[in-house]
Amino acid sequence: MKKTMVLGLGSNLGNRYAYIYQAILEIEKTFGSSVISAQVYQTPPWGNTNQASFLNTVVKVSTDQDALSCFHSIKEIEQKVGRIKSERWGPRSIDIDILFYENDMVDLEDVTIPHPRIQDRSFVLIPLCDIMPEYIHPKLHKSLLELSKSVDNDCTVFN
Ligand code: PH2
Ligand code: MG
Ligand code: MG
Repeated sequence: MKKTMVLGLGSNLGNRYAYIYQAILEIEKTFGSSVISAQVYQTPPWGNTNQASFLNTVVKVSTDQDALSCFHSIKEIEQKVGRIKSERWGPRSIDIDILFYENDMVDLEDVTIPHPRIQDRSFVLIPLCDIMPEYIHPKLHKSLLELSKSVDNDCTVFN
């Protein structure tokens, strides 16, 4: 049975929009389903603030793959689209994170789902509210719209 997965995409190196766009095409090709995407936002860097601003968006896909093989497929897409270095919270040409996989909770060495910092990050919550504001976070039991009200909205739509 098809499962719904939600991914967060970010880029703050090089042609950021091209990386995001190419990643979405690869996601469609890999998971074989059409993607529902939020708007693309320009967002200030979170965590390590001494770096360029990001473009961020989120996409929803359906897939037959289980969560762990999705994770491996996504790592391959990141490599293909051009991710080179990977300092924690540092600059990256493309970063793709699994935010939700159905309502499942996954806690493995490399993969935690739901992504553990969704509730802290406007650059994730604001685009999520474009496509699924009523969705109830399976661990926090609040809607994404409610969660978004607890963060500063510092995201601007990127055209
Ligand atoms: N990703 C990070 C660290 N900080 N800040 C913004 N605005 N957007 C991101 O995607 C982002 C970040 C690590 O993955
Ligand atoms: Mg990330
Ligand atoms: Mg990542």
